[in-house]
Amino acid sequence: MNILVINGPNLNMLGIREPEIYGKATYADLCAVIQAFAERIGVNVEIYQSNHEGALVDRIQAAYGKVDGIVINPAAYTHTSIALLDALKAVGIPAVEVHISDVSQREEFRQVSYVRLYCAKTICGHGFDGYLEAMDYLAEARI
Ligand code: CA2
Repeated sequence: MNILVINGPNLNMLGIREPEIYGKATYADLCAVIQAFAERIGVNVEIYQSNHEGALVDRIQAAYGKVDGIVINPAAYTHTSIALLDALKAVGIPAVEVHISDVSQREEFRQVSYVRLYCAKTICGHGFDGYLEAMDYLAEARI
């Protein structure tokens, strides 16, 4: 099974500021945790991060016919991007939305999620474990 993990803008800055919200671990730590978990459950994983909406759309489109499941943390684009929602709909790959922080307890503008309208499940506020739970869900579901 091939899983693609997609991370949106500024997630490459994890661990540098706002540790009270996102923790002290870095983006490299997140990638290492995801890779180790993928090996443990026997799936192939590719991790992609971009600060650019169009690049994220391109990566989702490139997954068509090659990837069995997508774990996506669109970061700030969660709250603004119909393009990412449409890209997920276009490829039709099962997807799970993940947020490190509990967006439901944060500012009003973080209460909107466009990709949620497509995703099979949303996991918020579980830190890095949310990514692993999402991978586990996709691997178990094998939709
Ligand atoms: O909780 C999440 O995972 C978010 O997707 C993270 C985004 C935020 O815009 C979403 O509302 C919730 C932010 C990405 C990381 O931003 C940083 C900010 C300061 C320092 C390091 C990273």
